[in-house]
Amino acid sequence: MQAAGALAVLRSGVAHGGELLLRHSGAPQQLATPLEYFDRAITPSRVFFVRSHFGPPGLDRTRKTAFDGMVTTPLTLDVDELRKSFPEVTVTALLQCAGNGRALHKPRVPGVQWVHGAMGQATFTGVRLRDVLTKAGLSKDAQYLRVSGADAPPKPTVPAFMRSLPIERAMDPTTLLAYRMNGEELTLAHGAPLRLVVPGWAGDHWVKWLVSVRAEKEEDGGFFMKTAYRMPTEPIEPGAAVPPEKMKPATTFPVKSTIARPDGEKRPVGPQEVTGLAFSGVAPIASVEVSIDDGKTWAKATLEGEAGVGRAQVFRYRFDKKEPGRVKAMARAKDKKGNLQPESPAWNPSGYFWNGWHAVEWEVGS
Ligand SMILES: Nc1nc2c(c(=O)[nH]1)N[C@H]1C(S)=C(S)[C@@H](COP(=O)(O)O)O[C@H]1N2
Ligand SMILES: [Mo]
Repeated sequence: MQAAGALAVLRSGVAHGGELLLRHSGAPQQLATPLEYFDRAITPSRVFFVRSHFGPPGLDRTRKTAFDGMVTTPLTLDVDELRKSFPEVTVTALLQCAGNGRALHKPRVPGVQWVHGAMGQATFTGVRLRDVLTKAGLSKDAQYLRVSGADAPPKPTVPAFMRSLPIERAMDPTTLLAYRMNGEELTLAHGAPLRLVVPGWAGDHWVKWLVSVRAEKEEDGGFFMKTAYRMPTEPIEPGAAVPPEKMKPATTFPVKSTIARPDGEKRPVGPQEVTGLAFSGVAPIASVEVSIDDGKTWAKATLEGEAGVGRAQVFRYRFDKKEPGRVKAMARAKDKKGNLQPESPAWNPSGYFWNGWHAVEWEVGS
């Protein structure tokens, strides 16, 4: 079941029109996608999760983004100028918050108590960041891009959201400056007019409402790089404190599968189908296995769609249930680098990257 404790179901219009999102907090809105939508490759925009630290700035489709710092020719461009100057590309990628699944870590970790719904897959259309950086004449000495948006913290003592993206990742051909999502103009909730798309990397790198991309020598020294979004460099005891020098920025998300359905429903005796999404930020998916006997045996699910790093594929497993009774199904995925989804993942102080086996139960009646 998706609904845990404080989750309230919200009939939207509040976020961006349409359907049911699960509300984790109201101001700023943190909205989760209901599990049942993970039975297809593309998560509809109207139910796509929303996460931001301070909430959106005003909508300004003519807002310009400055590309400056260690470049020979600083550029300041809006969406129209970007699309006129560079080839347009579309990528399909899974956007997942580092904190997705935080509620499932034990011991409990403070922060938004996301269960499964802080993720979604969409097509993102825009221009390659590397094309713009090349035109700006990026210096060979630049190591990071300091990326920030137009959203402001509630008071001046609170640091503004930002990310330092390593140049190597910025120059990857899948890293986009996107202005369209699922074939439509990007909405304000998802970063309009322009956001970063970093397939395979956790959602925090996908900076929304872009205003500034600055090439620098060093990683930013402030709160968002040096305190937030960091993972232990080696395994630690659950609940233990980790010294800062044993933490590094959280980047790629690990291999995971999430079951969309059935979940808590009643089904007739006969053919049953378990469906969900599988993905890894490190390598394409190699296989998904499903167990209906509490992990004693596992059977291969079928995979649909194109495989890719940071790209979710739909999996399906069919079996026959001849007698009425309760069924529990679990899924586990493996990626092409041989990484296996763990039964229960390593605890970490911020509750990131939970990727344990997902189990669902349902009733088969006569
Ligand atoms: N400018 C800005 N960009 C941001 C954020 C933010 O607070 N401000 N939140 C980040 C985080 S933590 C996530 S998980 C994703 C969520 O993207 P979505 O709301 O489109 O799903 O946006 C990222 N980009
Ligand atoms: Mo996030």
